[in-house]
Amino acid sequence: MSRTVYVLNGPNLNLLGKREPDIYGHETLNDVEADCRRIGAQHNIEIVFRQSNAEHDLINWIQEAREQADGIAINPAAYTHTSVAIRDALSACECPIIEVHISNIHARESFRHHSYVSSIASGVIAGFGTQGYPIALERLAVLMDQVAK
Ligand code: CA2
Repeated sequence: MSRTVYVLNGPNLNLLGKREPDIYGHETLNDVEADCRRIGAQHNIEIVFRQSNAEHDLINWIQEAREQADGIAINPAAYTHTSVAIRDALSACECPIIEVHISNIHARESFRHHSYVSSIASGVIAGFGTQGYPIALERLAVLMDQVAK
């Protein structure tokens, strides 16, 4: 059975691997996308992989995912800590949602400790580097199997 997962990325994640490697590592967003597609292929999951610096793009893609996706992995980046609108859009989705952060947001500045998304997510991954993305997909594969049963 083929399933679709939207992997959504928020502002400045297009800079991944190009700046601040001490915090975010050396992998680029293209590398992360390739990792996601490799894991997706192993589980017969079609990956829709997107990044935007604009909040409204992310909201529109979440609404698209609500209609078309069986799971969502999202790194809302700085909008994690600010956006009620992204939380509301995710709340309207019935599929499992995994929140991903490359860095351990709880070991950083206090303004990064609160997430508007965590309490409506099935799970949260933080501090695993870019490895968090394939881990999120592995977990979504399990959760989507449970929904299908
Ligand atoms: O750790 C994460 O994945 C974050 O979601 C990344 C966000 C940050 O605002 C969150 O608190 C935690 C920032 C993404 C910016 O990514 C950059 C990557 C390379 C260079 C500069 C920024």
